[in-house]
Amino acid sequence: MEETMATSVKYDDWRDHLQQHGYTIIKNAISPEKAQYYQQQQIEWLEKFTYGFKKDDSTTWTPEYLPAHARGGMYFRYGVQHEAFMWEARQEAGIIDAFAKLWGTDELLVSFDAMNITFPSSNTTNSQPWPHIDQSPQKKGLHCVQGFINFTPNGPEDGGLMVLKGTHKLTEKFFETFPEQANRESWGPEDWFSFEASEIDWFRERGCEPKKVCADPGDLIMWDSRTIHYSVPPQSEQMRALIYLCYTPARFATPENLEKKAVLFKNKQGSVRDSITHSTFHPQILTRDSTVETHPTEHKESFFHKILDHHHDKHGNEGQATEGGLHSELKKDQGDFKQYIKEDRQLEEEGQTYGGLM
Ligand SMILES: O=C(O)CCC(=O)C(=O)O
Repeated sequence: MEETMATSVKYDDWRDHLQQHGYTIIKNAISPEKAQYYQQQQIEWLEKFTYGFKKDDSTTWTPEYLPAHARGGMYFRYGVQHEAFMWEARQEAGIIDAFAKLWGTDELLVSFDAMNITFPSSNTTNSQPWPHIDQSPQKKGLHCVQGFINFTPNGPEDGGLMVLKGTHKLTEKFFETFPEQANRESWGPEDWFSFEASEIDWFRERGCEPKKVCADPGDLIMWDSRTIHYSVPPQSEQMRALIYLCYTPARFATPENLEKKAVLFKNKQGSVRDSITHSTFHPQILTRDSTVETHPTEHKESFFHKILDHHHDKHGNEGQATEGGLHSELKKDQGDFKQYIKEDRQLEEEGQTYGGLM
């Protein structure tokens, strides 16, 4: 596969940090006021459900009052990926500019990614580390840089992103050294791989240190998907709020990738990280117990179709699925959907959340 970013160039900006340590922070990608606005939108979205969550009543800041989420605060169901505020955030100039600079092009495709609201430690159960990477060892070189826009103050004690610095430079060697691991079942949907504690030791012995990434409201955090990472729960009373996003050069997409992406878009489904190949099926209308529920939002339909129409006006048929192709993709997705529900239920019964989805 094609190498996607020059890794030997010195840029004298945040890209050098990304190359050296596997993660970076772009300060003030959006304004603090805008960050507050998005956080408010997220809260309002949570309040639209009928489970009883109210922002002004902290006794309702617990899972029984909230729609389904994973790992303490990741929301990727109910079509949240296609809420108007999510699309608004994805169109922020400061975010697009950063990814355009990273990839050297503004012809980018964006993921249909999730959001995160994690309540303070007194409302959130502690979770175990879930160190993982989001790029398959079959892909050589850098193919995916993940990110999120951070909306709340995020210090060392707050819930947030933990990275194992420098691991992006070693993951290829790890899979060369332990080739049998590249095929093990731990691979989740497509590009996701979860590490065992003993494997983390292999990286620690080679000098990779854990680092909790701290940030201010409005900052964009990016990390190389080969960098081992996970989210940590809060040890403080600070709420965490953010939107995940990931942009990839459009030229990497095959016609099949575009067709699949168009289907996800039309169905208001999600795709995480690599906006092209790493598409994971995220059903939009599941309740907390995985039964189907509709959760209509007034503006969603029109905004959604406006973007789709705009895309087709601008690009002709590019990215548009053919009827036959669409039909077969939909059928396939229905199969994936059933499988997803089955696995999700099993894992929830076992007391885990499905790490492969995020
Ligand atoms: O929420 C976070 O900081 C980590 C998210 C994550 O691990 C992922 O998106 O792959």
